[in-house]
Amino acid sequence: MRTDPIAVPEHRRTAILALMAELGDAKRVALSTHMNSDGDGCGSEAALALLLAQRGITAHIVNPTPWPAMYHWLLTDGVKDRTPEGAKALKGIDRLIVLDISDVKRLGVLTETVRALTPAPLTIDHHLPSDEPPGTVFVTDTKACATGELIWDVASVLELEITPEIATALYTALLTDTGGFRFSNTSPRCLAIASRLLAAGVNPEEMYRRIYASVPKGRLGLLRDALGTLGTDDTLGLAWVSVAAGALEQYNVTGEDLEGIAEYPRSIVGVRLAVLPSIRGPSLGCASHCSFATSDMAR
Ligand SMILES: [Mn+2]
Repeated sequence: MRTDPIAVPEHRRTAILALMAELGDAKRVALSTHMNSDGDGCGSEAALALLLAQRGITAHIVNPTPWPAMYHWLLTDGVKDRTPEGAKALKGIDRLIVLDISDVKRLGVLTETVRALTPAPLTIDHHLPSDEPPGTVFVTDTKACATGELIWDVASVLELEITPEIATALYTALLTDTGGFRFSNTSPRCLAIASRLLAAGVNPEEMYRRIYASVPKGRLGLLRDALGTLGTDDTLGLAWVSVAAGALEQYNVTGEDLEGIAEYPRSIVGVRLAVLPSIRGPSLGCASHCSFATSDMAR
């Protein structure tokens, strides 16, 4: 028997209802996601803020690093980003919901504050579990193509309205976490949801232009230089590129513009792991500021 791909899996429905019960009569909620938030983190936050508003819950965003400029258009009326206030923006809230994170340490500068929160945060995520998850009550499933898929499920289970703004935010999450519907997490369900999002008002070409065709000129200069450093190890299936110290300043771009560069060495036939060490000084290091791209990973 074939099941309807759009139906919410039973264990997710149960988890979403448990999360809403745990939320209780909370009226002031904060949302957070990982450092250097991506399309899934930002899209999921924007969509959930708008969905919670339909339930009379006011939600604002507090991230460990600034909202990415390339997703500024997700901050529509009703999506309030209080990241610049830092941990202070977590004061006076009834509950924190952490999105797209399985390890509390990915909250960066907010980690200590979040560890001390009572009640503990709630989590909606699709990564493999970690030793120290943020919070105690979870909606989590590694089979979800993006955290945005789980936010879609929240809307379905609670029978909330998918407005064009919410559809746009969720499409951003699905599109970016699947690499433009190309990676192995592009499931039948992912595309079934994307289809519903188009029907709800998403303009796919506009989304392509905003996300993939709006790069600053300096980003291509950065890419040109990075590709000049290409190295490979065929035996290990490894490829790498590097970015010179001072390159971001030289091209007047930010760390956000490093996003996606590792996809190029990854695209070489036979390469299973690509590495982009981002260099902060004259020495090459890969301890804490590396971008990895593998052929199969939760993003
Ligand atoms: Mn994700």
